[in-house]
Amino acid sequence: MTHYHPLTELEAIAFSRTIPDLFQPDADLTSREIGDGNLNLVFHIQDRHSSASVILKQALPYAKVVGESWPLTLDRARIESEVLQIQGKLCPNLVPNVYTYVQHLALTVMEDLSDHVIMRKGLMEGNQYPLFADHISTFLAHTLYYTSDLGMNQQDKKSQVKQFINPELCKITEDLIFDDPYTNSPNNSFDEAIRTEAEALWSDTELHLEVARLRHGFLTNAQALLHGDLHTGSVFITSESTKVIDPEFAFYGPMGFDIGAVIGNLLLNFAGQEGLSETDEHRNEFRQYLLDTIKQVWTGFEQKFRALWDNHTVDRISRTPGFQDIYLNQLLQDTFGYAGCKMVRRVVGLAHVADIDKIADAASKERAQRIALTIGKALIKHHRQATSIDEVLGIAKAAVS
Ligand code: SR1
Ligand code: MG
Repeated sequence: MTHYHPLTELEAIAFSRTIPDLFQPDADLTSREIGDGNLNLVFHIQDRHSSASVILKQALPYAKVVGESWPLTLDRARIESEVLQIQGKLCPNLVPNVYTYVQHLALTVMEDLSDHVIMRKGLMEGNQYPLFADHISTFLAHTLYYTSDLGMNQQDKKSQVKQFINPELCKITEDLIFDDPYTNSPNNSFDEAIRTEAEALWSDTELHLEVARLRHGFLTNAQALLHGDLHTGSVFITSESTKVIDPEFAFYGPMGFDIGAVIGNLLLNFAGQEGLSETDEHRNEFRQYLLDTIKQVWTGFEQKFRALWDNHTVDRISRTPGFQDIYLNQLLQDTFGYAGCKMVRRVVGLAHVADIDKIADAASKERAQRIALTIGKALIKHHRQATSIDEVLGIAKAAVS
């Protein structure tokens, strides 16, 4: 196995036997390819007779969701494994352990988290995760603060910007999130039932102006090392534990893009409750849980980020009274805007979310799509006026009242 090729399950098993200190020589190994994302192969390797197991994640040289006609760099596997190791140092227990990275196979060998579930699936099943807001706000505050000019040596940061230039994956985001939904692009995909709403996005110049600002921020604001794709499908969760996975879209960008991804995806589930909840009572209760979580994510992030700034900043002049408040308010506004962009793209763009797409009843699905678009557009249009996270909650409630 000296040159790159996609592994077969037998090869994945054979490779796993070579990982030091993992399996006994006589282990009876099975492999299941469990990759359900848009881009990669994921092998779950398990010993039938012990609890030993491992995950092998291999990048494919194209986007699996589209096919071989969309080539994609294998370097994203290096980026993912290196970022996981940085995040693991900054937030022990909030990302999977990386055991090794095999460059020529674009293969990351990591901790098996199959006692966790993908958060999107858990939310769709109606589960609540009371520790999530605390965990994810710690992840956001620590990874964003300590990789920014506030929390690390500014020359070292510039080297890290270079290490994580990720042009091909950024281009996917620039197109799929910040361009295609706002024009008649062949990449778009939406139900005929909402064609009028989708086409209205193409001519809404007030919306385009705000999206252009947000896109420009994404392109130019190398503020911190982002996860880059922090939706609820990138979170493995149990009632006690949260693990952030899949940072292959990582690069230096605006912090609000990661915070907005979390909030936008909770709001997509909020919209999806139109079909996911069976009773009005459950729908109202679950939506309130989601809104409470959104508020706790932001307030937890803000409190932890301010504490890191107060106690650890490496930058003398950033301690000037008033600057921290200006910075945090800009972050809040970016968070609103990026959350909105994340919502709109998941309704009319190339890649959707199961929270809405899996709704069987056509009328409920259409209502969920309209709610998501209403919230997304309002967040984008309002983002530069935002002063409090409560305004997100108000926008969401107005969309379902
Ligand atoms: C072609 S990749 C489509 C989407 O999947 C990933 O999870 C990212 O969100 C990307 O935009
Ligand atoms: Mg992913």
